[in-house]
Amino acid sequence: MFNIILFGPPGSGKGTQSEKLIARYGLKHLSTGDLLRNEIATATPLGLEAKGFMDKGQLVPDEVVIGMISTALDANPAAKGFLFDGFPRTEAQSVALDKLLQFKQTSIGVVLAMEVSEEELIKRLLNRGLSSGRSDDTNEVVIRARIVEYHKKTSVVADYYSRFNKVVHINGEGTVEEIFTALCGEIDKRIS
Ligand code: B4P
Repeated sequence: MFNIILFGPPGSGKGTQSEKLIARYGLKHLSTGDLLRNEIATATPLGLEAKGFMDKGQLVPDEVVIGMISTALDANPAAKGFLFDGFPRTEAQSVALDKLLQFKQTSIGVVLAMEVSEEELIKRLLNRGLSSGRSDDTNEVVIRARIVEYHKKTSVVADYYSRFNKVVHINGEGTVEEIFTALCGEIDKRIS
């Protein structure tokens, strides 16, 4: 089993690159953002709780997302590996993920950290907001709050995995294909 974390600030290309990576490597895609948006779309109690945080650009509480990931891991016993997209986003989530994977006698193979300048992130997200219908993409104040939240709570995830020598930094600016090639190069080095 080979498990990957695709890491980066909001708008860095995690969702975009995940689609391409799962098609190439046959991994199971687990995006906490997508899982949360499904809960909101079906108006579950969890979704209603999450929406309040997401609309303000804040992270959803750890126990909610850790529970969702635990359920998703259990629901896919035959997966040949997982691609975690947008998870973990705090140190507590990282510790919880390591424990869940240990229980399955596996671990994270690599953390691919995409780096993109703040102005480019804002430009991409506002642009996506024109067509995505996502309330967290249309307001620049909320987008900036998401980036602040990233620096405050999420950037430590890279520090956490650096302790285990698992982080590779990737330039997240360029064409989607150029970035995909760089990501695949790092994965191929580790699986061949
Ligand atoms: P997510 O759904 O994870 O979304 P994201 O960080 O906004 O975007 P992503 O990085 O995937 O977007 P992409 O660049 O692909 O999170 C949304 C919210 O959910 C969070 O704010 C939080 O509230 C909550 N949440 C999710 N996970 C959580 C967790 N673990 N804990 C707590 N809360 C959690 O796309 C951006 C745009 O850029 C697209 O329009 C794309 O087309 C464009 N783009 C991509 N690559 C490009 C390139 N190379 N050049 C130009 N444009 C590009």
